[in-house]
Amino acid sequence: MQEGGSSGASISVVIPAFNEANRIGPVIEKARDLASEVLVVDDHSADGTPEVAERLGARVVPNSYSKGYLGAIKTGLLSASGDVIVTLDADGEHDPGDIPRLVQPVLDGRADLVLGRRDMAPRVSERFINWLTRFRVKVDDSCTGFRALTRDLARRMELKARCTCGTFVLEANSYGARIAEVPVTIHAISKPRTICWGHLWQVGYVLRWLLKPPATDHGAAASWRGRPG
Ligand SMILES: Nc1nc2c(ncn2[C@@H]2O[C@H](COP(=O)(O)OP(=O)(O)O)[C@@H](O)[C@H]2O)c(=O)[nH]1
Ligand SMILES: [Mg+2]
Repeated sequence: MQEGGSSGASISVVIPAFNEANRIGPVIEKARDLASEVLVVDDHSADGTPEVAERLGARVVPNSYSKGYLGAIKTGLLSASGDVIVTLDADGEHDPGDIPRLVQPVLDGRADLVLGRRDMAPRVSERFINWLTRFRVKVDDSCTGFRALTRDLARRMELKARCTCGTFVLEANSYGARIAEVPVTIHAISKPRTICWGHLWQVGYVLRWLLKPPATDHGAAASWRGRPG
């Protein structure tokens, strides 16, 4: 249990999980030392994921929105009570050790949303969505699932899309959120990477955002960049 350094801000970690019993343990153990609460949003995993999560001290929240990753993120953002909310994956690709660096721009009042930037998005479809998103918001990794945001922004996010790729950033930008990026470590894991057919629809959601006129000129809001280290 920990609060955000000298700022006194509380940090919630939201972990969407589906059949991750063999991988989620070390993620929770590391995250709970760096956060005030750890929420695991589960979609009726068949392998005992919720039991493992509860045993390790996480609060397990059933997915109350549409099933799947996006619904789990929405449920988590609405259920978390921290001043700053971090989302990260259950399978060990994201390193909870990066949480302090990720939340720092929010704690400093420099950003409302911080993206954990990967060296390169693993899917061609993610890189294409990122290329499209950059027509409106100049970030390098709009498809990352490792992010930190203020509770106010979290409560506001409607997340009407197929997943969070591109649209999370575009929606946040439409509210005038200041968006920062911080490089994060990505661990290679043995879980197979599936083709994300949902990205065919997701491109449509991204284009819909791009066709809307910008609410105001928030271009500068996205320009802050975290330095490595
Ligand atoms: N609650 C919930 N979590 C999911 C679902 N699908 C994936 N996840 C979780 O979302 C995170 C990212 O999913 P993953 O399959 O690893 O996507 P990838 O890293 O982009 O290949 C992982 O923590 C998964 O366990 C789902 O249907 N429901
Ligand atoms: Mg993964």
